[in-house]
Amino acid sequence: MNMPLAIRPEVAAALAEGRAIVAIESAVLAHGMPYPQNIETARRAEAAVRAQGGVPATIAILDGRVQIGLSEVQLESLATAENVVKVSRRDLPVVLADRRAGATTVAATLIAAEWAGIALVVTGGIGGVHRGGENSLDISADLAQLARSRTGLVCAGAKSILDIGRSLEVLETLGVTVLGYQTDRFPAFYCPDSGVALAHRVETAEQAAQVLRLRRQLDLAGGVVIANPVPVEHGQDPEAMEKLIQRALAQAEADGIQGKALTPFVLASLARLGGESLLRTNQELICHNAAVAAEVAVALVEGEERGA
Ligand code: PSU
Ligand code: MN
Repeated sequence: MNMPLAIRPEVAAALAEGRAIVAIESAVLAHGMPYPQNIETARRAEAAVRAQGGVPATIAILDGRVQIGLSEVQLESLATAENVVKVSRRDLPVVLADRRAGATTVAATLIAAEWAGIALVVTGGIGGVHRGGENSLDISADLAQLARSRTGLVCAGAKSILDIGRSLEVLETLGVTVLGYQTDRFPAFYCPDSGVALAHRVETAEQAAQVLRLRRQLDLAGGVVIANPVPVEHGQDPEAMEKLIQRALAQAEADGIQGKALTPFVLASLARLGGESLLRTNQELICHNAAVAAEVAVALVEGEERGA
């Protein structure tokens, strides 16, 4: 097949050997965090995958190709370059054609992972229905993509800059399986509990892997979200968070920010308002998600080896 993919040799070897691989989303690094914390987080997330016996493959668009796994030089350029485009599903062919540098959202990372044959993707938080989305119709393409991709996605829920209840309603309508990882409630990124109840819970990586495997055996298009709460010791106070989020959203409204610029704008405002402490929470939850994604990827491979 003549796909514009560039698979790193280490990842290609891992694919050939049927090893556990985890694809890492890059928009969170390029647009969710400042330098140098973003590259530190990228390195730590990759190390967390390796520590569990997995192979990391950070996904981005560079040189007219979808890169599956980045070298240190590529990672550094993505983390420092200005004008890195935020690439979701609709943007993929255009950014490739223009040979611009792009950081992939959850939606685009799910697509790239599936092309490469990678079963697990890790991110910080997923996109969803924005607050007021019932009028603006600002609903992330992450949700529609989750309905199409047969991939597992580990996230710490979604930031409550979104309407979490409506985001979960849309996921239910689309038939996406959402699992609470050792929790009954959908996590709210900085806080372990959004207050919104989940229908399904798993305790172990093996259980999550089994759900992924069955979803494939049943030939159900669509993904599985594994919602992994930030460890309590790194979590933020929900009331203080809500205040910060309201200020950041009010700023976005006052400045007339809409569409794909909204999430990065609100994230940047939050980073300014919340400082070091929020940044640390953000880093910790991504690394925690990377470790869980790798455990699930390893469990999936072990299950396949047993012929499950
Ligand atoms: N939410 C966050 N941090 C992020 C994103 C969302 O708390 O970095 C990024 C992710 O890459 C996600 C994307 O896939 O924003 C969703 O953007 P949009 O709503 O424009 O689809
Ligand atoms: Mn949007």
